[in-house]
Amino acid sequence: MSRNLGQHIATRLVELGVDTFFTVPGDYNLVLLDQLISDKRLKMINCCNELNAGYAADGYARVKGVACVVVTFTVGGLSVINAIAGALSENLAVIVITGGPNSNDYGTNRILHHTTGFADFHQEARCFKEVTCAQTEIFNLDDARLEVDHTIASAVRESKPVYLSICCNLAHIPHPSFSTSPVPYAIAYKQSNADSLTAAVDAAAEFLNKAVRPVIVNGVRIRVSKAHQALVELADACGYPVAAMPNAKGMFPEDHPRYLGTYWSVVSSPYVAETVESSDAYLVVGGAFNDYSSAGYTMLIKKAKMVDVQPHHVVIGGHQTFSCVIMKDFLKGLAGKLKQNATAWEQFDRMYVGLAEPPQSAPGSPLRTKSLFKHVQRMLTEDSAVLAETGDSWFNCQKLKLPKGCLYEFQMQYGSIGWSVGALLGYQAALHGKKRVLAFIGDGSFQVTMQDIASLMRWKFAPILFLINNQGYTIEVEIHDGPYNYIKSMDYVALVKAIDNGDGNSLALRVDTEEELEDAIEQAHKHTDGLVFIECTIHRDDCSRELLEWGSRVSEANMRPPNPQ
Ligand code: TPP
Repeated sequence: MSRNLGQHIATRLVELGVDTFFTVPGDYNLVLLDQLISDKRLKMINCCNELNAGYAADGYARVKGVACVVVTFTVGGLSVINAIAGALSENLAVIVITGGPNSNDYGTNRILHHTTGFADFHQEARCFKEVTCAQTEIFNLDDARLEVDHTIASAVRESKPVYLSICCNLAHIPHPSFSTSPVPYAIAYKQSNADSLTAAVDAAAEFLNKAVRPVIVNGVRIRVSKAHQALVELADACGYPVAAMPNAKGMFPEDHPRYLGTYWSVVSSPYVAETVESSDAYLVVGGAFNDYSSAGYTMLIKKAKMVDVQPHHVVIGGHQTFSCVIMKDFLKGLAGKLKQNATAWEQFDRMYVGLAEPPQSAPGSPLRTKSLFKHVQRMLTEDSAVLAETGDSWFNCQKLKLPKGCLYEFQMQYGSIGWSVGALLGYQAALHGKKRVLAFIGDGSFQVTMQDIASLMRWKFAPILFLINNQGYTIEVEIHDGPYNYIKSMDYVALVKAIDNGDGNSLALRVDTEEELEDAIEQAHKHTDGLVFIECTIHRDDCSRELLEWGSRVSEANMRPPNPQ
């Protein structure tokens, strides 16, 4: 019996390890959804809006490597696009499927609903061109199999989002091309050029073996290269200490004996900037430098001292470039060539003095951010995961010391507020209860996407969501203040209870003091079968030292005067 296009897509998703997809239904995608859910290996999670469905796919892809979000033509497509831009910025393979017009409407001058009112049905695809690495519109079934396979393979191979539009009258029609094969679809991955690889490894070894105090700096692009383990093995082999750039937090084990902490210019962990910047050679693996990760371009890093290892090429000393070199192959090759050198670690260890925990606050005194994160640190175990929303949570969570196995995610390149609510949903769906997720979100960000805590409740996920209510956009206050940084206050606990509506099995608490926080955390530990929401009321100007420092530097960078003409 012939299978249909919808069934074929479902099979491909399952083959890639996808067991859940996210959606907002619309009349253009309903028939496709019928086909997807008829495959019992796929679970559908429908969200309150497309932005959150896209963020959920982002969160899911961070765990599973690939995710899928299904939306409807144009109204859905353009609504999900901001989340997909975020996925692009984080190199996440998110497959966006939109239900498109009836195939007979292409080439006519009909005006369709949910469009901008022009007989141009490619507008949505053009919009996605900017945020996906492949776009395919399926108008006929004869070529559909090859086109679908090619598009999905592009997402996996490039680790980037792709766009697939399926005409609304095609997904359910049997066609012989969709017969299953006993062999799953094979994806051709990139390979290193053997000569380039050898030359790059030899040149890097020569460069680094001459150095007195070499260090390793771990960057975010290690994710797209899947080179986490290769980096650990290299660090073990050479004895160099390892610092993580802020956007790579959680990608290198923080319990490693020579882990330094975060390298983030002036807001680095104690003694880390000094160690990295005074080194005579740094091996930067997967580094992505921007104005935020460099704290307003204030890093004292010189290309002449750097071995810059990118996913597909290596640059040594700022001038020797080796292309067609895959990061993982390079790290493995280098591990066999570097001389042991723990000098930088020994120097760090001699001068290092750890930070003291803040003392217990006086009874009844207002809750401080520093006290909150003291307790959060104590909550973390190997069974935890942390999601940090854009805002002061970036800085407070960055300072957490992650126990072995504790996962960590945030969206630093794109920094779209509200990301963490949807991402939390997708992250939970992918983790299958393996970790207790602690999410940290400011009140400003929460107001963007909060309705999808309904989906967290509906699908019975049990994260602990800390709402940091500092009555406004504090991160922006520290960059540039004005009346626009004040927001409407809300009764967030009442809101969560209203969304729960008696069947969400959630626990919602507000805490104003350290003792109340301790009590709430105790309750959260016991309430393991539903969402725990803890609103922490924090003074408007109570923020991390790092945000103050970073904010003034980013402000300085933003306000550079125009060059004279
Ligand atoms: N719109 C989007 C979609 N993303 C953004 N990053 C911004 C606007 C600009 N922005 C950056 S942070 C921020 C805004 C509006 C405020 C965050 O406030 P909140 O979540 O309360 O965190 P806090 O800074 O108070 O910790």
